[in-house]
Amino acid sequence: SRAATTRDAGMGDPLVQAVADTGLGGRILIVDDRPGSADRLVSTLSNQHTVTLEPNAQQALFVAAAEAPDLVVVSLDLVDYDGLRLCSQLRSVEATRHLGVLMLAEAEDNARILRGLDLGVNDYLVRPIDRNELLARARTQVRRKRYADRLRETVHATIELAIVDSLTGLHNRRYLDSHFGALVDEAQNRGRPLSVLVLDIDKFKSVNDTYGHDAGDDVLREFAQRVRKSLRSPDLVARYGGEELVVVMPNTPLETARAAAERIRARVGQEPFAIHKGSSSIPVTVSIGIASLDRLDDTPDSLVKRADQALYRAKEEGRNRVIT
Ligand code: GH3
Ligand code: MG
Ligand code: MG
Ligand code: MG
Repeated sequence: SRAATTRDAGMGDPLVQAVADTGLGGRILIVDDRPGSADRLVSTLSNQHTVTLEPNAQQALFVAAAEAPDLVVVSLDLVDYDGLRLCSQLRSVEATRHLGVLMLAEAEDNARILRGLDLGVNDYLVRPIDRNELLARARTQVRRKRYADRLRETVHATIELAIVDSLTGLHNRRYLDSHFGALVDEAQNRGRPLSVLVLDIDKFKSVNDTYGHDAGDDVLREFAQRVRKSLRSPDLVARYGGEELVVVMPNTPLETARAAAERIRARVGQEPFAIHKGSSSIPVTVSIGIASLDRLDDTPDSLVKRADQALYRAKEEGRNRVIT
């Protein structure tokens, strides 16, 4: 029924019709506390958009943050508030920073228009407001906002894909490789301790062989969760290979790292892993090798190599253990 309304309103008006056809109806918040002006804005914009009117500017800031409209139309000459200040607040609050803002000014308001544009307001109109010009500028801002949202989502998804392991949600090998060096450098420059764990699930091949590859994947996901939950947020946890994780622990001496590794080992071993298909739960244990920064020429590679050698000994000595 909204489409029908939009179409009816557009009859005989090529510009209005064009907007209706492109389906660019957005959500618009109007901030105006003068009833006559506010009514005209609402009646014009609601032909093509879903419109909310909020006469109270401070309330409008909350509404904008909570509902994230595509566009906020702000009257600069509010009776009860400085409209320019509201524009500034919209631009400085994280939740509203990316919203479109269109300001409505009086002709003699040139200085304030410039200040508004300087604050990052997207566009403005000077009173008396031409109905078609208001619709055109609102439409452009809605389109720009939609485009910017899509772009932001794409960038976000691309970054996520590049740094997160899709099976476990942990960081991937590439992320580890690009951050490990800086963590080692920083520890060396500040004379701070740093420890590295290499973790490898015991007899994981037999999990796959016994329960199937999907169950193996479930175990890997649950393993990743238990490891992550056993550590603190500055610790970098990455999937290094198939069922091997590397943990880089900044500001952490060997003994603290050993305690963390024992915490992980207990958490993994004490409760069998539930899997999605079937009712079996699978007992899992992990072996962990640890190395700490203790040589001037230590590098990520030398640290992983020492931790890996410790892991190898843990396997040799019977698995389900922590070796430094
Ligand atoms: P060990 O105690 O010596 O570590 O024995 P293991 O069986 O764990 O030996 P190994 O580390 O050589 O084998 C790892 C197995 O992990 C081999 C591979 O089939 C399996 N694997 C690697 N990546 C994945 C994965 O993403 N999903 C599943 N289900 N299995 C994986
Ligand atoms: Mg192995
Ligand atoms: Mg293994
Ligand atoms: Mg392995």
